[in-house]
Amino acid sequence: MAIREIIEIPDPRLKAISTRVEVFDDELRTLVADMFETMYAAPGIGLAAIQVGVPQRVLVIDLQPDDPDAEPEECTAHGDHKHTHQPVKRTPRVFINPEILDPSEEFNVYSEGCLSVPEIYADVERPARIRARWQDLDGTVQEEAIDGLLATCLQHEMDHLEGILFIDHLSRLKRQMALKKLEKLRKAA
Ligand code: GNR
Ligand code: NI
Repeated sequence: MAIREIIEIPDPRLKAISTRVEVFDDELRTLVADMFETMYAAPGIGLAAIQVGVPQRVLVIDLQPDDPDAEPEECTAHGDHKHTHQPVKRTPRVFINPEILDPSEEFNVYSEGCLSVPEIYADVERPARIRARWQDLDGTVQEEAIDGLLATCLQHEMDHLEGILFIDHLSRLKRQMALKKLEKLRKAA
């Protein structure tokens, strides 16, 4: 396994339309393993293959990215009462060739961020509930009703497959403000 470089705006590859996966082989397994390692290291809760420069319809998501091998941490943040925090269990999920079926008319607003648009956060509205259909690493078709943060994250990742970033959902003014802020942060760094 290897951590791969995450590409950032304005890299033109982020605008590419990713192609469907047709072959479920060891190369795909290596790509997915590397994507998980890259996502956990970032850290992030999702990653599309194009973010590591691979224009294929492959996504990984884990809404609970804490390290499962970590020792329980001693915590004294709540006064002198000492206790330990058990790290959150990882729940890695892979989505290959994902599709959205019947999105709800109800929308959710979530303050989104993106590893390819570092340190910028903005509210984005998306359908609150969807049915999703995708293939797993064996090529088997899966289907599931999805809501909450997973629905938001899956739609954010699926946008990447069409070359769309979360800032593309903002008004022109808000997008320009976000890009100015990023430019400023980069100059300061
Ligand atoms: O780590 C991420 N957090 C996040 C927060 C709200 C909505 C979507 C996301 S996905 C993002 C990682 C990323 O850039 N995936 O493409
Ligand atoms: Ni993203």
